[in-house]
Amino acid sequence: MKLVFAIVHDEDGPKVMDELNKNGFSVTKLCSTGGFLRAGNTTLLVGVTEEKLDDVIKIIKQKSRSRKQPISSAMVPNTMAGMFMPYPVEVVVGGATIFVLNVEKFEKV
Ligand code: 2BA
Repeated sequence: MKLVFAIVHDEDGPKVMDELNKNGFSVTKLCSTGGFLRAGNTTLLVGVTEEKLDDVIKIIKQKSRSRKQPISSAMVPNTMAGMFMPYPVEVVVGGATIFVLNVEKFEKV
């Protein structure tokens, strides 16, 4: 058994959840916040057997897209940007950040 943590854009969350549910996967949605942009995002938890893990990852990939997000250059660490007037730069957010963990035990009581 595996536990998938998928961090997706808030706008993609419902599409990913719908498609997972349609394909018979249970999902838990957590409201989360990215540490860099300090903006809301969605973390999905999916418990899945090892055989079906690739199906879950495929759905998450299909339904989440990457976006360019404008930020101030002052937010970017380790650059010379802080020495000048801040100017707009872009970061690419997503499609999805996926972590897969081994589950030691899974029970529904
Ligand atoms: P945030 O931390 O708000 O990051 C949003 C986007 O900003 C990132 O997109 C990345 O393009 C950029 N970014 C993040 N940290 C940066 C830094 N120190 N310097 C320059 N640019 C930086 P993604 O990589 O697609 O990440 C989207 C969200 O997924 C993140 O939101 C965070 O909530 C989560 N995430 C990504 N990698 C993670 C990790 N290794 N551990 C935990 N959460 C992660």
